[in-house]
Parts: sequence; C-alpha cells; structure tokens
Amino acid sequence: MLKKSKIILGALLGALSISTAALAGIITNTGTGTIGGVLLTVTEGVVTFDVQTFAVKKIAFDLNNDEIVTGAKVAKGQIIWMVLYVDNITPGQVSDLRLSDNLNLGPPDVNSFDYDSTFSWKTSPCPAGTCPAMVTSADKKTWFTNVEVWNVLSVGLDVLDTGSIVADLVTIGTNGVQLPVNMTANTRYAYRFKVKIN
Ligand SMILES: [Ca+2]
Repeated sequence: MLKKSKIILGALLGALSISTAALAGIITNTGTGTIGGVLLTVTEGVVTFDVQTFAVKKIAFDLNNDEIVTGAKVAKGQIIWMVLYVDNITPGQVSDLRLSDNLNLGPPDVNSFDYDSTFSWKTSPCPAGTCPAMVTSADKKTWFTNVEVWNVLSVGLDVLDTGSIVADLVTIGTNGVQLPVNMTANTRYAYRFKVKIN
C-alpha cells in the first residue's frame, strides 16, 4: 500500500497542515493618505496577492523507472523507488520547507517498507511558474530519468545536508542540526530513495 506524506512549511515536524492560513489565500493591503489633513485629496492605493499553497506529491517507480500507480500489484521483497516533490511556482524564495514521510505507519500498514538505498535529491526549473509536466506516467518517467543530477544525501541526521532517514522516518529540511531547505524561485525540489516492500 502506498503511504501518505506530510508537508510542513515553517511548522514543527508532525503537523498535518499544508501551510498556515497566512500562507494560503487572498490577502489585500490598502494604503491611505491625505493632503493637509483633507480627506479625498489622496485616493487609496490597494494591492492584492494570491498566496500559493504548496502540496507534497508522491510517486512510486519500479526499477525500470516506470510509475507504479496507486492500487497496482507489487511483490513482497520488491525494491521500488519512492519520490517526494514540491513545486515552487512563485517567483520568490520559499523559506524553510520541511517534509516527513513515515515508512511504517500504524495498523494495517505496520512494517510496510524498509529503507533500502540511494537517498538523493534534485531540482528542476519551472520557468514562468510552469514545472515539468507530471500528468501521465510517461511524463513522470521522462522527468525522473532526465539529465538533471540526483545529489546524494547522507542517511544520517547530521549537519552534512538537508535530509535523513532514521528508523522509519524520512525528514527533509530543518530538524535539529539538519540543514534547512530554502526553495529557489520557480523550482521543483524532489527527493527519492529505494525501499523494500515487506
Ligand atoms: Ca543527512
């Protein structure tokens, strides 16, 4: 069974929220003024923003880099890829992205997966806020296997990088001494690792 993941923006690990209210929704700011204290000599200036939410997305691939869709049949002992990614489609930096993924949740999924190997990450450009297409399985395979380099992450929770896998828990971003993830504008951030199905 495929597992759910969590995304936390600027919140503690373990929280379920995708973002805070301040980070999601429409916000408006109005500036006012007068000349010589006389009303209506200066008209209002208004600015409105569409504040984006950021969703964590998860894909499983087999070792031929073909998507394993939700509900597909897999075998005990099979090694597969798990991939988590988040798209920053805004032209600004997103600070302190944090992700977590528990490989073995409670019943009925106890002991579902064990980490195997190849913990790594990469980024993909999203020019003009349009990230690489991920609609079809072919799209996903094309993106997964394109020329972008997957950078190795240490499995440990340490100062070496932004990711760790300790026991069953994958964490990305700020966590103790682990380094933060500050997402570059118009960029997809992706993390992958192989797991064994128990
Ligand atoms: Ca690490």
